[in-house]
Amino acid sequence: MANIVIIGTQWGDEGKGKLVDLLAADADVVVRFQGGNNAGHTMVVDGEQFISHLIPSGILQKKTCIIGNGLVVDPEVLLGEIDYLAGKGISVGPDNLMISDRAHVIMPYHKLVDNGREKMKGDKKIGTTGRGIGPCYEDKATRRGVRFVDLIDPESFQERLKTIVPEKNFYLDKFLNTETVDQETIRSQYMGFAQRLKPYVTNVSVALQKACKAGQCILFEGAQGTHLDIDHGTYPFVTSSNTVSGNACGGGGVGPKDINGVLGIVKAYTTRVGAGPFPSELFDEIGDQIQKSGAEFGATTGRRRRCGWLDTVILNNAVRLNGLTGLAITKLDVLGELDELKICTAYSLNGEVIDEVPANLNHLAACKPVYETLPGWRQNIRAIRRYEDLPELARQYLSRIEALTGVPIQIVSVGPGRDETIVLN
Ligand code: 2SA
Ligand code: GDP
Ligand code: MG
Repeated sequence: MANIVIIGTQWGDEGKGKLVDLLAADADVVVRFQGGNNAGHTMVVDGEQFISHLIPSGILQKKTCIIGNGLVVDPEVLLGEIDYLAGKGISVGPDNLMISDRAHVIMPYHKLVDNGREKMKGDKKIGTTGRGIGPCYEDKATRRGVRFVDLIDPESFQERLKTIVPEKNFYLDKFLNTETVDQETIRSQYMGFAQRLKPYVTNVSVALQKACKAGQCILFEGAQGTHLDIDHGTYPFVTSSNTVSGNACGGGGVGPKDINGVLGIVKAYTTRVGAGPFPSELFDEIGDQIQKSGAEFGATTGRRRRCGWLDTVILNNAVRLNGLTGLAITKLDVLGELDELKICTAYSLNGEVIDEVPANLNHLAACKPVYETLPGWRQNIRAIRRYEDLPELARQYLSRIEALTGVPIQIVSVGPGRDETIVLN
């Protein structure tokens, strides 16, 4: 198997965790390259559910897991996740988990700023996960961040806190009118985290280069989705990192020649959690039915996900931005109760038909979907394991996605379980 980047093509929660877990069986190393514990990646193995927020989804397949430099990591959450996995009989240690010395550390004030700002924005809020992701990336960009290399060096950590905390407290108190933080409390708490995490911290770029040279197979696990990308997404209703495939290099510490393919994960319909425009969103009982059958609740915050029809304007944007070489269609089973299905193939904007995502959000919000309608197959397909055994109308829906995107479908997922999968030849 080659080195593959696994990317969400929509607004996240396409089923990346399931696919990474599945494909990790034939890989040696799995790398997260952006985001933090805003992600919630679900794996279901033998009926047991696991949700990972930071540790790559290759952990259940006992592969080497890497947290790249592009992440923002809450050390308390990471330690909680290591303990959670240990409680489920999966041991995580420095032999199977590495953390980049250059990854940034989420601090208590990042969470206070994230939540304080959302509160201040009222009905204009982004709908963040409240995990401190944006403020941590903001500090990275303005060179006020704390990296793992600083966390594990008590002197350097103390020095960083001395300059940062007074400024944060001024902002928290005077601008956000919220609680402040105590430098010494943070120091002693974070020194405890550092003690446990120090053995995991290393230069992961060097480790990845060794893996490449040894001919090992690497999976790069994207988080969130293409349309939450800070540059290419529906800004400002986005996350604070580059979620597109190109960032597997920047956030993992490898060069483009080490990437051989990009698998786009496509939910058979569309969902979005948080605020922001969503042209094919459904506000009727069909939307409610999809939400219910698909159990569409956030895997991190438990928020209800907004649901709508598949949108190939969105998909084709992802095809171009990520250089997709294959598609995995997930949650096809969820559509099995519907009489007919719609696919949004273009937008109508002020009487003009367009097939691009406008950068101007007022324009995107004004876009009316142009739909084509296909008949539903009205059948439970969860037990099907061969493409040719799918109902003809389900195959017709899949063929239409291939025709509209020009990218071959390689995998079809018909249930949350690892085995509930059809791999195409
Ligand atoms: P943030 O917290 O700063 O990254 O939020 C900014 C926007 O990014 C969205 N976002 C997500 N969208 C879908 N799934 C995500 N992970 C969780 C999941 C979400 C959850 O797996 O379900 O549990 O709520 C995720 N993470 C961030 C977020 O909704 C904002 O729109
Ligand atoms: P991720 O963030 O892309 O990893 O996706 P999430 O884990 O946040 O959300 C996907 C949800 O759909 C999880 O609850 C999965 O267990 C579930 N899931 C994944 N693939 C399928 C599928 O083919 N059918 C059904 N019914 N559920 C699926
Ligand atoms: Mg998710």
